[in-house]
Amino acid sequence: MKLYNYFRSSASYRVRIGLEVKGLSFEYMPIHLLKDGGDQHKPSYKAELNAMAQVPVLEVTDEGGALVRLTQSVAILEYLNERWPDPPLLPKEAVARARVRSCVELINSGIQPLQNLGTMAEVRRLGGDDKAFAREAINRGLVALEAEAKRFSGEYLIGDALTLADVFLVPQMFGARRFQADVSLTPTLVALDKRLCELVPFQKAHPERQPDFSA
Ligand SMILES: N[C@@H](CCC(=O)N[C@@H](CS)C(=O)NCC(=O)O)C(=O)O
Repeated sequence: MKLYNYFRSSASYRVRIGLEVKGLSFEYMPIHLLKDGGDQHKPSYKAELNAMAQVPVLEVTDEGGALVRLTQSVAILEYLNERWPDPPLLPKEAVARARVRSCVELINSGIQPLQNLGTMAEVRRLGGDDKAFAREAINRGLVALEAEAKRFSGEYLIGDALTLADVFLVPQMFGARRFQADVSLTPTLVALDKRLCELVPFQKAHPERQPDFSA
């Protein structure tokens, strides 16, 4: 398996956590998002790997032996969870499963796209303060997630088992700190994040532990 990714990308970080939780080994394929205008914008990358010019991309041999390339971290993680069901990253019970997916989407579509490189460049182009824009979007989203956590968390973000909600939470909290969002607004999430970051799969997936890390 190969993971085309970037150490600081939160969508990449999610997939690395999922791979580590499942105990799957993979080859790390670094895609530099900033150097020389960004590897993701190269025509060959867009043609062969990701037409959206984004990371991550997972290259994997499917059950029939064909080499496939998958994009979008939600789709990749759902695929990994279906193909390698242990340990499960979605609850068995339907309402709990919907709550996990709701946290996943809150982060995946409600926060992360608003702090993305492309979005921030567009805010700058329109004369706005990109960092303030991202910070505000993160604060708004995490305050909503904190409310969910207060109602539904146990040992983990939803209930008492590790799920995709936790896999998405940790990279988003990393992003929140990077953008200097106000994490004091979200004490439940801070406590969950702290506990999760002590788990070995989360440690191995951390941006600073990746081969392309640079400060
Ligand atoms: N929904 C996508 C988001 C992917 C995404 O936003 N990737 C970012 C890094 S976290 C990226 O490649 N940005 C490059 C750019 O904006 O030029 C996913 O979950 O995989």
